[in-house]
Amino acid sequence: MVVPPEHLHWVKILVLHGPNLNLLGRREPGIYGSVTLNDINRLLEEEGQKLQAKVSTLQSNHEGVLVDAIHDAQANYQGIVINAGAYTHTSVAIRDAIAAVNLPTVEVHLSNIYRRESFRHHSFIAPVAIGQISGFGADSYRLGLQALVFHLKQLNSG
Ligand code: CA2
Repeated sequence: MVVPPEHLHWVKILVLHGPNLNLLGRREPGIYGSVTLNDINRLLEEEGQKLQAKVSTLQSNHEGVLVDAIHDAQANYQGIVINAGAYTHTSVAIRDAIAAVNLPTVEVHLSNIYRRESFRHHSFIAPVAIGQISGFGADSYRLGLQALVFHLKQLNSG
């Protein structure tokens, strides 16, 4: 692949969406709104242009696919934004993968998980993330991307 010279200093960010997020905008609009996953991915690509970040996105309903994507990210990306969906509250495997690759990772959620059922209050991801953004709908992703890129630029300017 030929990289245009103006993109040489861009950071590469992987955005991961976990289980059921492919249903966004089609079911339960009362909780998750009417925005689709495609809308969110487009919003992130546009925000990436402003931040000089090349954003790639992947959604999977399968824990192992997400674990493999995190492993593969090590060689190809500088950071990860992840909404692990329900795996947030269950997956030691995703947490271990994030800890193993040691890429700065921001956890995001559409809904405010602390205003919901108590089983959503615990995140296995939070202790291995640089931070968490929860409750701002699609803007949680935008804010998460901004926070990650600012974090990476700070690391590279020191
Ligand atoms: O608020 C979030 O972003 C969540 O990660 C969403 C997960 C939920 O299990 C977490 O506790 C919080 C669920 C994603 C399911 O998305 C749907 C979208 C439309 C219809 C049904 C489910």
